[in-house]
Amino acid sequence: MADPNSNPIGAPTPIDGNVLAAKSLARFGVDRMFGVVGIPVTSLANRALALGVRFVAFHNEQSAGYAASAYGYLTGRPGVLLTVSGPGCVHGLAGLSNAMANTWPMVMISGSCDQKDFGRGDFQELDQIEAVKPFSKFSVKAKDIREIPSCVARVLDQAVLGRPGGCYLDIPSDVLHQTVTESEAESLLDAAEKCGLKEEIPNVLSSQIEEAVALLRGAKRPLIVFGKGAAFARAEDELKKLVEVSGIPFLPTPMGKGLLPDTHELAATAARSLAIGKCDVALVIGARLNWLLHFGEPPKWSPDVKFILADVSKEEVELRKPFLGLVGDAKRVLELINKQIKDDPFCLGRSHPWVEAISKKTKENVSRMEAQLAKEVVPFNFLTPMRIIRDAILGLGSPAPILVSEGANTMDIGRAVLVQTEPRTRLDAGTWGTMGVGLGYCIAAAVASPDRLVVAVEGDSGFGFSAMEVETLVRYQLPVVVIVFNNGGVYGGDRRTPEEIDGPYKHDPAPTSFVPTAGYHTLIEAFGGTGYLVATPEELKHALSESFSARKPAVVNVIIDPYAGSESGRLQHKN
Ligand SMILES: Cc1ncc(C[n+]2csc(CCOP(=O)(O)OP(=O)(O)O)c2C)c(N)n1
Ligand SMILES: *[C@@H]1O[C@H](CO)[C@@H](O)[C@H](O)[C@H]1NC(C)=O
Ligand SMILES: [Mg+2]
Repeated sequence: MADPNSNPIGAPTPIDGNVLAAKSLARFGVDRMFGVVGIPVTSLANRALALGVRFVAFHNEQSAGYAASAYGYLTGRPGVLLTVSGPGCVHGLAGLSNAMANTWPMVMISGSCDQKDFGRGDFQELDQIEAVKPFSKFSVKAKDIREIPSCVARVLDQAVLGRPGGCYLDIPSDVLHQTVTESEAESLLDAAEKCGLKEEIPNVLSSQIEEAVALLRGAKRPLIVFGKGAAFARAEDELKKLVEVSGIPFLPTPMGKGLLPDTHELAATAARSLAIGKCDVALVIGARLNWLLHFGEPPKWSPDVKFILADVSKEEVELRKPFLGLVGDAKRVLELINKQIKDDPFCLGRSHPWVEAISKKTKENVSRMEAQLAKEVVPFNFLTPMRIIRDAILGLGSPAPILVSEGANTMDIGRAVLVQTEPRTRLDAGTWGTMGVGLGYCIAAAVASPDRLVVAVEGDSGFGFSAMEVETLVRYQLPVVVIVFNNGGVYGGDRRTPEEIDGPYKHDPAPTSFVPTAGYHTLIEAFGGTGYLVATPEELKHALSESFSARKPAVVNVIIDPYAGSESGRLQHKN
């Protein structure tokens, strides 16, 4: 009997929705995908892999989604997450929402239930288009196999268009099983390629650039603030030029760190309070005036500060009502500003009172910090191990490792101590302060930048959210060293007052507590990776030197005094 799936010679080869989706991804430039497989997307993952799209398989869509979002940020092209229907899609929302919060380009593709069975309790049934609405800038369902190529092209375009963000593509299982002929598939792909969207770069008026430069030139205490939007726009060369030509001090947001080296003499990071409190004109570029920048309001900022806000999003500029708004790509706006300055240069110079004041405050803060860092505190506080980690990272030189960081005390103290010297080498909890991003970010960073080591510095709580992904590190043999600051809990030890401890469950552990001195290093050993348990400077130095040169998956479990930090880290006023 003839195999019903085989084709007589000469008959057109049918292609199903899985193959067509995989072909579309490969054709439209997707080279990596993150996700968790199952019904109905396993074949899609395998087909994509066979076409050269690396599929990185995770344990949980949350981590895979975080990875996709960070991959989008690091590469400038949308990171793609693949999930199953229903619960897979719901877990993926974590990544999609994080992409939205951080304005990173990402595409989530989920299989969904059979269209004819929707509404009567089909397997993993969910109105996924409705579910993703609050978290995506664009979403679309391919209702027929013939729509797949154009839908894939559109979500990929939309994710990077204007302000980047998360987009969603829904492919029902019946659509994944429909077929078209190979030649029809090729013409659908050709057609989808042709109708690609054009990036509309808003035009900054030359009068606005002139005004911006006049404001900076006339300022007594100018400041340049930049964030991950400028990093995404790859504006580092233009920023460097502006800072060096004008002599204006600069302040990066946490993920803007490294766009210019933290060690630059005009870096105002260690004089942050003075810089934002006293500046009279602030050029804010690729950074939002949100909570991280105290909304640009007093008392942290001077009530008379004039903001020049450059942002790719018109809505963002309208929301903040700056003194001068420049809607445009950060790199392009800086190019225009630099060009304008070139015609009539000005430079503050080292002896300018503002530059001197910032430099003096910086030196005071740095020497105070260095004095604390120089102490060898055992049992470990946060500073002693952080200094050892900083020095080990600096010892690696260039290319600098990508640093991933999350936690409260661990992240805040790490941000102040660890030194960023290269652009886009810092990934942290971000705009939402999301815990659980760490392992996904590590995997994305390792996949995006194979030449760089990845070093994560995480609180034990932050680590625990996605700790199972250490198996993913081992499975793909990624050069990632995860350093866990193990202080036995969220913020550390039990800080409750006696009244707070009362009640029928007073013998339960505190809501902030985990098992003390948990053996996190043994988790990775369970999968064949390398674990280190360290409690002294010598042990930590050894673990770092060995794991950094091995460039193999490792977890360094650093035992920290549970009472060394503070509750809520730096954000105590919000708790
Ligand atoms: C998704 C998510 N859940 C919960 C929180 C609340 N939260 C803020 S920091 C933190 C963990 C802090 O503990 P840890 O990572 O151990 O850092 P430490 O302060 O102990 O160094 C938590 C749970 C959050 N920010 N994000
Ligand atoms: C001191 O420096 C750290 C980072 O290096 C910074 O976070 C802190 O805000 C600085 N302090 C002041 C008062 O500016
Ligand atoms: Mg902790």
